[in-house]
Amino acid sequence: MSFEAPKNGGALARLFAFLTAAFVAWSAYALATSSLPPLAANRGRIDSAIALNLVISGIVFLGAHVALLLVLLRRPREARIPHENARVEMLWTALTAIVLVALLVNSELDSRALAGGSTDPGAEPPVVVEVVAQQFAWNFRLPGEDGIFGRTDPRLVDQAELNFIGLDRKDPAAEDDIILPQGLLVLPEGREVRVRLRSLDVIHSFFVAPFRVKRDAMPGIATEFTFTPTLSGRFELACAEHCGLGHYRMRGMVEVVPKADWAARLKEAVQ
Ligand SMILES: [Cu+2]
Repeated sequence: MSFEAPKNGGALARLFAFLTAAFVAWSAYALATSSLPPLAANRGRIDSAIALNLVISGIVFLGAHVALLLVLLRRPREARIPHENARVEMLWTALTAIVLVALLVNSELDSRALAGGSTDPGAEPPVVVEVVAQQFAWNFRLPGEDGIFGRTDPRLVDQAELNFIGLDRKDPAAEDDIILPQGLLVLPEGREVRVRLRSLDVIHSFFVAPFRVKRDAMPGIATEFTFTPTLSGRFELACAEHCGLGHYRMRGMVEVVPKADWAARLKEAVQ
């Protein structure tokens, strides 16, 4: 049995061109009609990084398809593929490397800028909040007026006593700690927030899309990151790591209120 080459290579090329055009049109439509949730924190760099990656991969996608199309149109019958062309191979390897390295450097600069927090000497001190993930809920704690978190010990965790994070109530620093109700975090608008993220059991992930924040919570490690909410409102917090059978209900709410209302809203939430 012999395979017959298509009589008309041009038809194949036209089909290919049509499919490429349809895909490009669909991508453009999807890009134009769907978008990220409106930005509600000082992390616009994430959006620019996503846009940059999309544009560059879009150009590469189009370029590769146009090149393929040209080959199809020019050589409709016979497959005269050159076996080696060191120049071309060097060129595309170098170009790919340059683009990828540039993207990597750019994302490294972004993550450094985002990790650094505010450098404004006149800025108010950040709001420090401890976020403790557990199967399947979020716990939030503020250090209170003394600015010091009370001691915690995993052996003191007691679900019945509602001591989810194992706070040592005998520690004087623990006295004024503010423990928010599970699943509700209240933050002031326009002030830097420094999150200290922990997990009591497995790996969870703190994900608030409007803040462009997604961080893994690792058992045994406390990680820190900062962001500044720039809009008042209620924003959904989801666990972005499949952490067990109850993962789907590991949902929380971040409520951002104007600075002046923050203390009152905190008090109300704790009651
Ligand atoms: Cu989880």
